[in-house]
Amino acid sequence: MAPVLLLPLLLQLLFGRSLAAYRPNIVVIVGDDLGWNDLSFHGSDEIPTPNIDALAYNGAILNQHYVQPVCTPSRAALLTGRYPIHLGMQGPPILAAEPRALPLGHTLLPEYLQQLGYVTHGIGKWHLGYHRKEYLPTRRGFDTFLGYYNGALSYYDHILETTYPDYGYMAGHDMRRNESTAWDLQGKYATDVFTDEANDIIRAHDQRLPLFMYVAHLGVHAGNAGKLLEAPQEEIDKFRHIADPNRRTYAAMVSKLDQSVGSIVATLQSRNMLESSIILFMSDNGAPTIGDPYPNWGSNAPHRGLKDTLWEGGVKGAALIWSPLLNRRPRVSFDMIHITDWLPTLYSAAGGRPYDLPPDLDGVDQWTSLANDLPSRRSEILLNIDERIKTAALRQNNWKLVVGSSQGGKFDEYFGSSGSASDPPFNFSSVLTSPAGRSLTSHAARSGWPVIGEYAMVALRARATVRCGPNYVSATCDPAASANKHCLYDVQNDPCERNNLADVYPTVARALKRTLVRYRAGLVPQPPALQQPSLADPKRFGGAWSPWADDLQSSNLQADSSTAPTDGPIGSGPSASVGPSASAGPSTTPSGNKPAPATAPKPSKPSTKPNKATTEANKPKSTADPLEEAPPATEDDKDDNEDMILY
Ligand SMILES: *[C@@H]1O[C@H](CO)[C@@H](O)[C@H](O)[C@H]1NC(C)=O
Ligand SMILES: *[C@@H]1O[C@H](CO)[C@@H](O)[C@H](O)[C@H]1NC(C)=O
Ligand SMILES: [Ca+2]
Repeated sequence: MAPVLLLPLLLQLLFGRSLAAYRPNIVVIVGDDLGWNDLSFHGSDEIPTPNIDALAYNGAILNQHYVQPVCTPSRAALLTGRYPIHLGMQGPPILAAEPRALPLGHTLLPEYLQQLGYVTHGIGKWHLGYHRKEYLPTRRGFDTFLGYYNGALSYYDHILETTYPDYGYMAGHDMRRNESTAWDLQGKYATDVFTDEANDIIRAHDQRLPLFMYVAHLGVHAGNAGKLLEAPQEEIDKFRHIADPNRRTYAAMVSKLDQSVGSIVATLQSRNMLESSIILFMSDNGAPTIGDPYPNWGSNAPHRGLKDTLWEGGVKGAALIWSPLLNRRPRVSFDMIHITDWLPTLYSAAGGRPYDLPPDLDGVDQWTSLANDLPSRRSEILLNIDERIKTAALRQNNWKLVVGSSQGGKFDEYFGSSGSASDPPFNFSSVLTSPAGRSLTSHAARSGWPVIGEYAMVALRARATVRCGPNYVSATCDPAASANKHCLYDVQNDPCERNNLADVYPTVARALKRTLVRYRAGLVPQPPALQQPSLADPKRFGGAWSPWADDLQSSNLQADSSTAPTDGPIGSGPSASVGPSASAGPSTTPSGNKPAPATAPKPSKPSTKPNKATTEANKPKSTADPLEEAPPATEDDKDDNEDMILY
């Protein structure tokens, strides 16, 4: 018996360590609705974030990092490597009683990493659907999960409240360990809940195996009406220089998030795991400075727009990456990266072979570029197309085209604090003495990297601070005026989107529009909006938001709530009684084999990679303005003949 039993052990002893050595630990930390200007490395003194800054100043600050305008699509893009238009998820976030989820049939980032031998942990926000158990994070690549299924909750009681016009008020608890409700955590500040879990996981981690930890914080999303913003009072008291009480509480929430990052870095260091780690930090979308129902008083200054818009304030998400595997650091990177790039990039960093990934991913493997400071492999990013509200935006080289406007244009202006003269001047030594700063300094000293001092930090901060540039076009652009009205910006030189150049460079505008029309052809339409409050009501599940549609025939998704009453904890058995995966609306693409390629409808042929044809279209090769004159008949011009109508 001995040899048989010993063989795996022997193999692990022989190869386990070397495996872990070249498969780095990967820690992805996501702040929710965190504004650009709310991280002090971007130049504002108002809210010091010394721990996040320490990572930034020792790693690569990613100042051209694009995300989706709201939570669910951003997370779908992160975990699938696909543009939300290819998932039918380009629209609003998933509501609590909505039978909609990230379609099955896509292999998610944690599943790919599991294939490479990673232990995977999901912490915090899911927000990719839970009406059936097959959509839960524990069934989609996470070995363990501690967190919540919906988009937000109150920070201490972990309750999500919602009101449906035809049904009324509902409230439920939303915090789970794996698939069981974690009532015992009630009363504990959510940011601390997730920080403690992350630290426990690191402390208990078997270092022979590589670790993937996705820490999707609630901070700094707003909670429920009446207590939108919550933070410990002693934290709030540190921000007396901020006059607005809401902004002051928000600052304390950001500070708690910063401390969480510091604590996680310090715990990694305490187990000597930094040496083989990649730490990625990002915001999932711009801050909703104002608006309903979840304003948080965050700031995307000096950018235009906010969460749920396609302006830079909504989609240029604060981000940074730190790792000893980055050969050129510290630095501020202005290379274009999209949130879909992380799946192939981290897979590649983990030693996965890029050709094992589906060839039609929208994400691009940026690992070599990131590690060696080579140019981005992207010159184009589809920022979104929402066929319902008729908005779209595309980034191509230095250009950005914005079509249509969300919310009737009321978020098309400039919002949020730029800091003020009464803020205490930023204290760079607080970066060095923060838990993250101390850990990174001691790590650098031991591994021969230079320790980043104050002068270097001042220079990096200046480089990472966005300056608006001149405002030289007097005519403003109102993309809300009509669905196909567009505005064109040179965001490289005009990051604040003040100078609409659509009339100055009509050929460029047309080329970008043509690319959008191509993407539009491959769009998977959003499923019809469906809500089932009477079925999803937490009252039916012992007071917790829980999967409610497992026992329903898919044709009965709107069945009377008196059929199928379930109660008690959510079953944690290996397999839920999943009905025939016919159609719970759009969200049920049959799952098929685990590593199977995506089964969602494929776009006919939008360009998803740096696009030669359209890039060339930017060059002044054509003398005639295609708006004025019918262009010669080429492939590209078929779109022109369809008159470039997006909707
Ligand atoms: C969650 O599930 C994993 C894998 O089955 C298990 O190892 C872990 O103990 C579970 N955690 C809890 C708190 O039940
Ligand atoms: C700056 O931060 C350091 C370390 O936290 C602290 O000792 C020092 O008092 C601070 N300086 C000022 C002027 O607040
Ligand atoms: Ca968000």
